[in-house]
Amino acid sequence: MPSLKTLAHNAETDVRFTGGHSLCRGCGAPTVVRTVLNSIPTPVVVVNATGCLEVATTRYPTTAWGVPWLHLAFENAAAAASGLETAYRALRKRGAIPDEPLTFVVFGGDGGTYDIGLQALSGALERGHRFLYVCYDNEGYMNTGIQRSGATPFAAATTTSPSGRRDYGKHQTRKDITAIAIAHHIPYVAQAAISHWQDLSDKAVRASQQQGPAFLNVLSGCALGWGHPPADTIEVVRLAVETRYWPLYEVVQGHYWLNHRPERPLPLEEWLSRQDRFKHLFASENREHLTELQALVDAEWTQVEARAVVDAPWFEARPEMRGGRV
Ligand SMILES: Cc1ncc(C[n+]2csc(CCOP(=O)(O)OP(=O)(O)O)c2C)c(N)n1
Repeated sequence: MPSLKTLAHNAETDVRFTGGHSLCRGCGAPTVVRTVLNSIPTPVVVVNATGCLEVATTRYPTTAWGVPWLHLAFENAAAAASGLETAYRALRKRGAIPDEPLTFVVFGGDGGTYDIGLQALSGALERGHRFLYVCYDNEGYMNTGIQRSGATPFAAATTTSPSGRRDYGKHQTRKDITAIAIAHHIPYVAQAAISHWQDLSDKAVRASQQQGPAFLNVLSGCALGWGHPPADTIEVVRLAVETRYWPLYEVVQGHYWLNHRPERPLPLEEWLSRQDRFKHLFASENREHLTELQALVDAEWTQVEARAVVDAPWFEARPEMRGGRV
């Protein structure tokens, strides 16, 4: 597995996604893209769903992408990748193009993945196309002004699930898209977070080596939408992992592996209190919703832990993962 230095200074992969784009300060999406693309050993073709990442990296006449890149409608990123992958396979078979490995990678936000593109994604996963779908999950439709999405957690305030005198934020629980992907019985599904870059890098490599579909759900953060200083993004995402809100795990050929077990799990409040979107939960009239959210998080962790019979063996070799600080 590559070291951070190798990842950051590989002349070949470093040009895949470059600076000069107009994503916000403290945006987690470019960290997701660079970590994933710089880790994949083969050449890549990228399909990008609509969202902050697409809008802010392709302002005419410039682009931040140094790889073949395709953008279609919001809802069909996975369908477009299916078509590309099939055409590539057919041309290779016919000898029309060189028989060289190539990885097709889709990047979509949570709005484009959990909600709008779900039908295309489900179809592509079920048909078994060989591609890697990466959801950069910032838990809301951020590009259009912080609207709630299927990924927004229970009780979080957004512009369409506001908190105030009469309300406490989103009423519904978060959709578990990772579980939905797992239910397609594909070779590889994982949850990762930008705070644990080495784990994310390892997962990108393993995902790209599969013979069929792979799905990566990466908690990426959004300083503007979550309401914290831009410099805190990595730390806030790390707290999501250390409070067990966001379990790092993977399902390889149907087998669950837990990748990180916080030694001293922090109370959820440590993560919530860093973000304005949960500020209202600390008012006495909303404490019950905070308790409710903690119960939801505990239940999800228990479920993942019960399924992952053992910790992933490749992380035994990484003691730094155990402390959480990598
Ligand atoms: C079918 C369709 N619906 C709505 C929009 C408007 N739209 C553009 S970007 C965006 C938000 C995307 O949210 P998400 O996928 O979570 O990515 P993010 O903006 O958070 O990066 C929306 C709703 C659109 N372009 N097409």
